[in-house]
Amino acid sequence: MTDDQLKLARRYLAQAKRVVIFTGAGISAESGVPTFRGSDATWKGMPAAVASSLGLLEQDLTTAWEWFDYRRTLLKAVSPNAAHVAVAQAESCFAEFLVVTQNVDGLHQKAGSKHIIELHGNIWRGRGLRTGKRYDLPETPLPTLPPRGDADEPIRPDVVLFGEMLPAGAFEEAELAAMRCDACLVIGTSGVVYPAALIPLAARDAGAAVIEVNPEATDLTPHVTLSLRGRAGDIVPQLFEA
Ligand code: BV8
Repeated sequence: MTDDQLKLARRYLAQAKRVVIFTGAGISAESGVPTFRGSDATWKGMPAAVASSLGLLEQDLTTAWEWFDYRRTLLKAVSPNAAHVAVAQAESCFAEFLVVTQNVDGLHQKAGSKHIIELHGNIWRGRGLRTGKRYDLPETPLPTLPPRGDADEPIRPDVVLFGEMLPAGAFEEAELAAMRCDACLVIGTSGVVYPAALIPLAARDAGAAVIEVNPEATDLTPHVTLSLRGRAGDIVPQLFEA
């Protein structure tokens, strides 16, 4: 990232009243959370997208839970990093500020962010397979897999699996906010998962300044206003310094 790029990004944010922050696994990388497409994105020889698929859950709920409880155990030991904290602290500086995350790790909440849409759910919650009732599942490792709820009903992770629709209303609310925002900050996502990747494009189509933060170019890079090369933990705090 050059100084000129930093100045320009800061100006876009300083002029903005309504801001959307769109995040992916990369914002949690510096907290020690493996990304989906990083080198360590397989489990028991299975690509993460297979371990996180509706197909596996329907075939073998226990194995699906072993994958998610393995990640929960990892996540238990990590904390939000400087990028999560900078986003949380910036919230009160704008008339409208919304975090739209693809992450299920809960680190934005842990950093203090209040207005969040979790497009792909949350790994610390479960949902009754029969009733759809939601359960908070803070402890890990879980004593039994699959965990059980009222009337002993099996519980599944309250996350959106590949091949599943997003939670009702979540995408629509995020898309509306993107279409109304003045600036959209895209942090740590490869932009290959749909329909989530449509959110920054909706902001761009509505005339917002779309600013990408990523050490590498992504599928979104050709479509953004400004692409800043570097790590979220280094760049994001500088963007909101002013
Ligand atoms: C659906 C929860 C309707 C579970 C997740 C259109 C075209 C092609 C495919 C499709 C399409 N429409 C639908 C599909 C299928 C599929 C899809 O998109 N497949 C992709 C892979 C091609 N989409 C779906 O299945 C969606 N549902 O469409 O339903 C339907 C139903 C039936 C049939 C058809 C349609 C549901 C998708 C949601 C799946 N659940 N998560 C879990 O977490 O286990 S997605 C999961 O993967 C994450 O939540 C996240 O969204 C995604 C990973 O992407 P990123 O977060 O971007 O992470 P990634 O590792 O890829 O990249 C990290 C980036 O960070 C990199 O760019 C790296 O350079 C950068 N980085 C690294 N370090 C840093 C950094 N950046 C900054 N700082 C650093 N330090």
